[in-house]
Amino acid sequence: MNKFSYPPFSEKVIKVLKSTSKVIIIGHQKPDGDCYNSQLAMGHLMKELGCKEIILANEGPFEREETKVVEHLFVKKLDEEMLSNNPLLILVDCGELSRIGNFEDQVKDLKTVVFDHHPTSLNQGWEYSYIFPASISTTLIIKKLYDALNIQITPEVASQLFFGFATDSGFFRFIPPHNGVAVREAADLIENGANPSHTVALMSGGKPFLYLKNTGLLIDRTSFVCNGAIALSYFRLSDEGECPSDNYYSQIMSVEGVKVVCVFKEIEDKVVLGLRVNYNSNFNVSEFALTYGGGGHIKASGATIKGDFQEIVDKVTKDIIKAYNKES
Ligand SMILES: [Mn+2]
Repeated sequence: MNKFSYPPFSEKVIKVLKSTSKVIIIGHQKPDGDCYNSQLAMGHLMKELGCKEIILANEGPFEREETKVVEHLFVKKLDEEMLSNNPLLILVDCGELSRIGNFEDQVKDLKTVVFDHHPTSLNQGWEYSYIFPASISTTLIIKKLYDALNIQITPEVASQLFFGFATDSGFFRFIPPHNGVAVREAADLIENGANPSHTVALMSGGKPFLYLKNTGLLIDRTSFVCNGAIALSYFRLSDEGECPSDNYYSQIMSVEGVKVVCVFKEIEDKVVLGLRVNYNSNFNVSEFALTYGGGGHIKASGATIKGDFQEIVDKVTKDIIKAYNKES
């Protein structure tokens, strides 16, 4: 891909946003920094457009430390009142109704606008949407929407939009070549009041010591397949504290030869599979996750699989070896 810029928003999308008096803004379950900040910034944008009733909904769980202060801004259930008067549904950082959890049945017949950067959202056939996988974060799409509508980006909104960018770009580390526009937009946000040092402290600080110890636990449990190209580890239900997947990915990626990382996290009768790929590997984890009903990005994906822990680990390990050998 060569240097690119964001395509314009369609008249259709702009018109429906401007003519709405009631909106429900929903993001995917287990919101990450890009997701819940997209919801917050979209809420503010709709308010600026004159929308009277704005509901932010996310089923959670709000697991991340920094979400504790914003969690109360999101409803976790939609009641009859909220669904009355035919509200508009805006989906952000998510283009599949299966990813919003229990809201799915309640909102599936509402007129919907989607703002997202997940490639898997492109084949959902949305009539009103802006889905641009080249955007490093959904918040940068929403930033472009602020610009297109000439809405002032306050320091608070700038911080939200920058946070989503920082999360999904791994704080600039995962920006691919030719995506200079991401850095230009980030610079804009800093000029508007986003504070990178505050953001990095929010993103990586404030963790209990156990989080670091659990990173050691995952490192200890690592097994390698495909001549060290794939690293696998796991976190059991009986393990104490939080599974430090993000920390583990970046640590284990620093080992020579590691291209793909796979974490199995056991929760009740399910296993959450997390997948990451090194910048210099073409292995497509989004495609691999899709075979388990999951999805995500080419370099970062996941799936939730129901069943026995050991059986799932054995099967996924076998499958990923096969898929990796086929692609490389
Ligand atoms: Mn995102």
